[in-house]
Amino acid sequence: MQKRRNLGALILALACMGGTAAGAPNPVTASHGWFRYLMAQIPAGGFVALHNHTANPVTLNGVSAASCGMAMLHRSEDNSGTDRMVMVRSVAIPAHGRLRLKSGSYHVMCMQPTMRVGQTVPVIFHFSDAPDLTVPFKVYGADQRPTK
Ligand SMILES: [Cu+2]
Repeated sequence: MQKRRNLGALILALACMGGTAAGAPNPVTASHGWFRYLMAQIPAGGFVALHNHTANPVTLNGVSAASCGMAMLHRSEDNSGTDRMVMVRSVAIPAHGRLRLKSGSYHVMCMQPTMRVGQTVPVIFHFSDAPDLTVPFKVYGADQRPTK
């Protein structure tokens, strides 16, 4: 009986580890996540602001999303007027700073988007120095964008 109760407590403890433990706020948070979705055949761009609340740089080194098939980190480069995108392995978020993924800069490239305008879909960010962070991304169409 005692054993069973301990097991229950252990499972509860494990279940809580996925979220934010009380008294230990997530070192990285996100705001304003959104996708610009055009059509299923065209990769969708994802944009968000990531905030590092720690006294050390945190390295973003991956992104994944079920509704993207494959998701990647990209950066847009403006080479004499021709916009070109390169894959990015990792990017640092400065201590007590933020990294904005935005049009013309770093962004999430959602390779096989299976989403609809108006939906909110989860995107998971992976860091070398912090737990994974799941961020809700609102899906906007070509002619829309967040008002903020
Ligand atoms: Cu891209």
